[in-house]
Amino acid sequence: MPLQPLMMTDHSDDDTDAGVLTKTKPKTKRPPRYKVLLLNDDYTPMEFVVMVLERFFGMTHAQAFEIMLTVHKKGVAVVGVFSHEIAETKVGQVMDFARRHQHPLQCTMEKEE
Ligand code: TYC
Repeated sequence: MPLQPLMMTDHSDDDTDAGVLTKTKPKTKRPPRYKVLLLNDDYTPMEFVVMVLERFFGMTHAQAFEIMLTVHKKGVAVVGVFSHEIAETKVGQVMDFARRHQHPLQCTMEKEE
């Protein structure tokens, strides 16, 4: 039985050159999140703010009362963190609801760090 000649395999033309990509930063990013902030004022009734937090942010009465008091005492609080689209919708709902009831309540959004 004749021996087969022993030959090296040349990999230089394979499509397996992983090294080329190892220093390339993956370009997929998580979408940015946005904090929705509620601001204090001297005129909006406390119970109206509690109602807003229950209605638009799904809080229980106790949670809503606690957050309302935080805004009242500290001037501002984050009431939720959402995608850009959902945050914009929440801000619009709160501002519209406050305007319709003639309260000066202010709600804004800012990008999370
Ligand atoms: N400061 C208001 C008052 O004393 C109550 C209030 C709380 C208003 C939170 C706005 O986002 C607010 N009636």
